[in-house]
Amino acid sequence: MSEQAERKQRILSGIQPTGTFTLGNYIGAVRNWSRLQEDFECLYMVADLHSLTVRQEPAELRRKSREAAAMLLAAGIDPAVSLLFVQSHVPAHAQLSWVLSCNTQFGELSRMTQFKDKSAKHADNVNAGLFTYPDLMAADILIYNADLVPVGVDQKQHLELARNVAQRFNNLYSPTFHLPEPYFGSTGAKIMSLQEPEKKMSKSDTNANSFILMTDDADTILRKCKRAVTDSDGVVRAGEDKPGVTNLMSIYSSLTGKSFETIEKEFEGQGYGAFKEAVAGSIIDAFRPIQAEYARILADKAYLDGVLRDGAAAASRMADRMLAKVYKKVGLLQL
Ligand code: ATP
Ligand code: LTN
Repeated sequence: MSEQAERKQRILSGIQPTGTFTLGNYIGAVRNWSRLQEDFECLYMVADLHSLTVRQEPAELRRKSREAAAMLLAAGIDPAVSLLFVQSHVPAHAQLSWVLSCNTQFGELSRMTQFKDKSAKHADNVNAGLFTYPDLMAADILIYNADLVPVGVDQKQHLELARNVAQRFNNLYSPTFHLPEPYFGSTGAKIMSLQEPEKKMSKSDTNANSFILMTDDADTILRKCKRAVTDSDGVVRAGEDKPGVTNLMSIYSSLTGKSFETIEKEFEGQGYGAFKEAVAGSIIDAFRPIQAEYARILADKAYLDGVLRDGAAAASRMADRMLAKVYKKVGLLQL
């Protein structure tokens, strides 16, 4: 086999340390990350620079960055196999992001749904970083020539922007960047809020009943599931007219592997009570082993920081090479 054919495809993904991870983060992202390690060369990062686009309390951000890394390790990311690092520890991302932003149009960034949503949500702080957020994300990906980027469907538009910017750069200068593809998990790629099932479940939501955290204990999970908004017809069936029930079904389906059809049969004639308890049970079972690991890793700061230090050093070696190439191509003076 040629060397090219033998090279594993490369994966990069990131998650912001803006809060404790939710069930949405788990099903849409984190769970898939650990599964991909066997077949791909994986780089995973805690996107702390991205989280500065929304006001953060400094001490809390530091704490959450460690917690995010610990949760990723607890969920199965193996530092002997994959690289795990903190985005700001690899300065080349921010450096490449500047060059990319000079090759991105105001119009393209203005069309980003996340920008529109977040500027509406934080109307008092519509900062330039929020606007150029997709260029930093493009830099995260392009700097490693990642082939695949596992994300939730809400990030599809950002991936398209990364591809467009990469292609534009390649045409303008010379072939430099790989065009990355999004990689969506097969089921339940978008988990919705338990209180407003038209909105995605988000860890920065102000209503704590709208999300389930990966650190929630069994009682809390059960309570939040029982309070989840459904409808009044009492039938466990998926459909556009039943967003709350459909969301609970996709959670249950993606955690148990059961199809919608099987789930509808399982709860036929039973109403929502038994169904909600079963959904809660599937979440509790999935989180129990992760929570034990999380507590153990978080208590071992020396180990955790060592993993992050090694990850950043290895990632920097790769990123610096690409940055030097790009700086040269665009004509920045090198001595
Ligand atoms: P925030 O609430 O701070 O905007 P978030 O919860 O949306 O954050 P991110 O850090 O932006 O989370 O996203 C991390 C990963 O989790 C991304 O791949 C994203 O697509 C995925 N993700 C986030 N929310 C969901 C969800 N509700 N369903 C599925 N995947 C999700
Ligand atoms: N914007 C992403 C987080 C993120 C990311 C990345 C994902 C930052 N950089 C690079 C994939 C690749 C989000 O999920 N909100």
